[in-house]
Amino acid sequence: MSVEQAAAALRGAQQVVVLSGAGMSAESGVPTFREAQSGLWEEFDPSRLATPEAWQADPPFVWAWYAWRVGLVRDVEPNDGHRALAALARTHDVTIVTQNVDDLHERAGSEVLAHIHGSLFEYRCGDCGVRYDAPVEVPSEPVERLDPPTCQACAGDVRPGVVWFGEDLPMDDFQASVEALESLTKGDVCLVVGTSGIVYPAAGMPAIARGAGATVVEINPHESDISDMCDIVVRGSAATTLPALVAALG
Ligand code: BJW
Ligand code: ZN
Repeated sequence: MSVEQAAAALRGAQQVVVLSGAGMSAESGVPTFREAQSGLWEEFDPSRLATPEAWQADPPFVWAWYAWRVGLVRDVEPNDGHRALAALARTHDVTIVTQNVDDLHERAGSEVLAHIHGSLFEYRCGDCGVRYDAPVEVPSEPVERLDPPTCQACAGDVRPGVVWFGEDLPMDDFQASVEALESLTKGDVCLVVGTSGIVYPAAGMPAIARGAGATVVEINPHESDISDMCDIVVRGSAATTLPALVAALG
């Protein structure tokens, strides 16, 4: 299906909810998780890094990996896809729900309703939950282990503010996202960009939009687990397709 079909859907939309995943930031140089060869989970074992059990077992190992990723994201820039979504907000009521822990939508000028899997740039105590606001050390080279900062309230280890497998999503962000999707009506659009549709509950969000009567548009160079339920599928990358889509709106 074509960019023109997606543009036609957007022309008739009052509201647009964007659900973005790792593919949104791939062309900025941020690796995705599950892609063959380049995905993070090809090189790193998620069970040793992205679960509460991994954190319990070895906080310095987990902290070092996230510190490396903080540095990686700090050193890259938003891509044309991020910028196109910021531009789309000048003509449409755009709500962005992202699974991404980076800040590239914001740096491109978008307001983000929800980071449903948290943020690389927010930290809290792993024991008492108090927010940690002091600057964190980011090594210039990847290191195997790095001691996490210490909580000023209870001396516990400070952890990354991301959502690991088996953890609850931040309830405010999750509820706000569901409300935004449920508020869509016929003719509105849910734009699903760069997600494999494997991780729940995010993967169930396009179905909420569809249930509300919205047109679901997928932008992804490859088939995903949610491609079949999308009304319009554009097989292309975020940084090329989104600018083309916004340009096609005139
Ligand atoms: C491009 C591109 C380009 C490439 N342009 N596109 C069955 C039902 C429901 C739940 C479960 C279930 N079985 C198990 C669960 C629970 C579990 C889960 O879903 N597991 C699955 C693996 C099966 N879920 C959870 O545990 C979640 N918690 C939960 O459910 O709690 C209950 C609850 C619910 C609601 C409210 C309250 C409580 C938590 C999930 C946490 C996920 N965490 C991670 C890590 C975050 C921290 C970090 O960054 O390290 O989040 S895992 C990782 O996957 C990360 C991502 O956000 C997430 C999704 O990945 P994404 O974005 O889709 O990336 P990829 O790599 O998979 O795909 C990239 C896509 O981009 C591909 O399609 C490419 O083709 C495409 N692409 N280049 C456009 N240029
Ligand atoms: Zn604490």
